[in-house]
Amino acid sequence: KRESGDTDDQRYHALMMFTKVDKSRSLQDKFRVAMLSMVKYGDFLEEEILVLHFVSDQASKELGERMLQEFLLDAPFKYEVFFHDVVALTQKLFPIVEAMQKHFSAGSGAYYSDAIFFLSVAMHHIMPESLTRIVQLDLDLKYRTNIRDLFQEFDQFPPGAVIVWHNTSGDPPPDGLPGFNSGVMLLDLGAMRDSALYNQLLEPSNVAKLADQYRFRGHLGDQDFFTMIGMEHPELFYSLACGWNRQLCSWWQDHGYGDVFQMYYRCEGLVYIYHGNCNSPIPDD
Ligand code: UPG
Repeated sequence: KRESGDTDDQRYHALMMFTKVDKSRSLQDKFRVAMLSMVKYGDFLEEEILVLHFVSDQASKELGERMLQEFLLDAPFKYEVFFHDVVALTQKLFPIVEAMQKHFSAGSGAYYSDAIFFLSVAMHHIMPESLTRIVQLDLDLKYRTNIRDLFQEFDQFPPGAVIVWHNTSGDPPPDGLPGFNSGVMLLDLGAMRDSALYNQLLEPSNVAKLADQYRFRGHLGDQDFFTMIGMEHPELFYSLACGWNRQLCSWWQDHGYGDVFQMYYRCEGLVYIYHGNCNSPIPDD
């Protein structure tokens, strides 16, 4: 389905949110773990390039550039690094996601700056057309396998339909029904652009209709939006094996959901990526 000679075939695009990192020692430590493990297992063909995108403010960018020099020093593959200005991206996003923000943002208002939490939802309109696939990753990950293998999952997307990404078994109630977690997302930007259904779902009138229908109010941005449209249109989603986003957060176990916690937490089989969400420690190898 992909044209041969498409130069993008040899570029593997990964994007991370990278804001206020200069102000958080904890985020810096997570970033170190993520990048060092990515480099450790990263293995690409001679002509291939891993393209790392960071959405960043100026201070985080400056710090990130310095840290990456160290982390990527021994990378056994070619790479490129791009920093995208969070303010510029927010400006482009806001008109597209403003309606969504009313239903899926913390607090009541639609704060302008929160638009960035919906980047994945509208990334196909924001990134250049030549970019047809991208993986969005949290910083609190630890890779245990070659990140190139994650991109092979794009080829498993069912034919005919379809967009997006990823998921695991989801967060426990009340944040998720079996829903999506946005820590590891595969976005087929080409398919998102081509899908009349998906783009229709982004229209304000449809967002409002679905949110009312499901009486859905969330505060997790893209994750809530995807979970909601996934209930109505599961065919738009392809579920990754849970080992690709092995979430370690156990907060809900001790906060009223002890009885059902294991249903959501369990993940059998190989772990390819640990996700130390809610500041959970990640086991040593
Ligand atoms: N991030 C920044 N700067 C910040 C905070 C976050 O760049 O100051 C980025 C970073 O890439 C980070 C990501 O945002 O990895 C997500 O934030 P994080 O604090 O790592 O959230 P998690 O603890 O991984 O995830 C929990 C839930 C998840 C939910 C998310 C919503 O597990 O399901 O989507 O919180 O914030």
